[in-house]
Amino acid sequence: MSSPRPASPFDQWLAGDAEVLALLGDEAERQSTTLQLIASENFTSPAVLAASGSILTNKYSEGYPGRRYYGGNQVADRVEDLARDRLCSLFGAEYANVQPHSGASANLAAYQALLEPGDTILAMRLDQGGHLTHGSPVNLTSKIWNFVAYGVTPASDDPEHPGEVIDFEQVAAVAERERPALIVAGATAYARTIDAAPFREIADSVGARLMFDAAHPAGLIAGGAHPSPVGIADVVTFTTHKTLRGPRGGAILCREELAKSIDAAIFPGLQGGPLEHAIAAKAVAFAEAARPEFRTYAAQVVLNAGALAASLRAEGFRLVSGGTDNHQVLVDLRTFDDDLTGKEAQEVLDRAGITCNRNTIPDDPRSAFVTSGLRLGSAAQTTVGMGEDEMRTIGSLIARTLRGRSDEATIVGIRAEVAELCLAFPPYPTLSGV
Ligand code: DSN
Repeated sequence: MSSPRPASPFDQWLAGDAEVLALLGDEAERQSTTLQLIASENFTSPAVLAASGSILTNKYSEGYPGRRYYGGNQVADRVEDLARDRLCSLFGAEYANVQPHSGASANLAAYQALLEPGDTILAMRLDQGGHLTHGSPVNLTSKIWNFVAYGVTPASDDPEHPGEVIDFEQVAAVAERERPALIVAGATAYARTIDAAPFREIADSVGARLMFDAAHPAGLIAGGAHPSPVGIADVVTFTTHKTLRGPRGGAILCREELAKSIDAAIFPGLQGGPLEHAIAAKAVAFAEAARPEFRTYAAQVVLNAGALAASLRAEGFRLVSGGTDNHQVLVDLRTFDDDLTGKEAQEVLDRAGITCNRNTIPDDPRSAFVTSGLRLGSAAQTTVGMGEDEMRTIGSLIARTLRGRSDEATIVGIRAEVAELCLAFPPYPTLSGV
């Protein structure tokens, strides 16, 4: 289906490539008529889109400002310096590297800067909420370094203490036993606040460094809704495109004393030429995140996730850790319907226009491809202006879709309701279009 919906500030320049233009139009249609509940996604501003699509994509800038390997980098140097300065100021950090192409690159570079191959790293297990780069057996990181893991406490029926929060007794015990060179704090599927301070205490007790992977909460930290690990952890890595609402990419913050090792680990250690167009877009996003409106946004993201969580609980879903403190809601589908897998739920919700991802839950009896859970996020729909009322509506739409999943008419009806809800909250009302 081709669509007149604007997909970027530069659609008119794509008029000569009807196929790509049509595909972008279809994606614009999808993004603006369906609900985006993937916890790692967001809607950037048109200004971020414009910088991402800029002529800086033409430039090779291997190296760093003032120390490039090719000529013609006078402007690229200023762009990258601006991004670094804005990022340091946003987080109160001593040093920033804005070149990582992704969070995975940022993590690999941080390990490379801080460790020797074969060193031991203590990080969260993937099936308890950790990331692939936290030592999953299928990831390169586990082939270079020796990972040992911590997880979450067991689930409990006590509503006051539902469990499934980081097990700090386990973190301390494994650290004491394994004497890791590095402890990694941070998760990819975890709905609670992660405080760097107890990790620091444990790291100090065994002489380990501390890295904080803030990929998910970076925007909540920048917006003052979550505690900052900057100044506590030795290195903070994150992606720029999740709650921080910038272009797809990564960044690293560290103390001045680690700056040289971090820089060398990214280039020439891991990457070639930086993506200066993405770095310009990061600079735009960092300035946006420093505005007072972003603090309001970050607070609303947390309120919205809370409202979504409450409505799902009322519909009979069990939530991992009992609720949320951040932008994520992790749903255990088994209390709602023991036969319903995460995979089937994701697929039927997709047909109803509700976009999310299946996710393992702690101690999931099903495989990572099938799963017993769903991960939902409030960051993107909060950007377009949805509030707690809309989140409650979304909770009810999810429950109705999953209850009525074998009835095609129900799914078609909900798809229409979703489109109507989205129509009132367009992600890009100011783009001029083709
Ligand atoms: N894939 C990202 C996420 O969805 O959380 C992490 O890399």
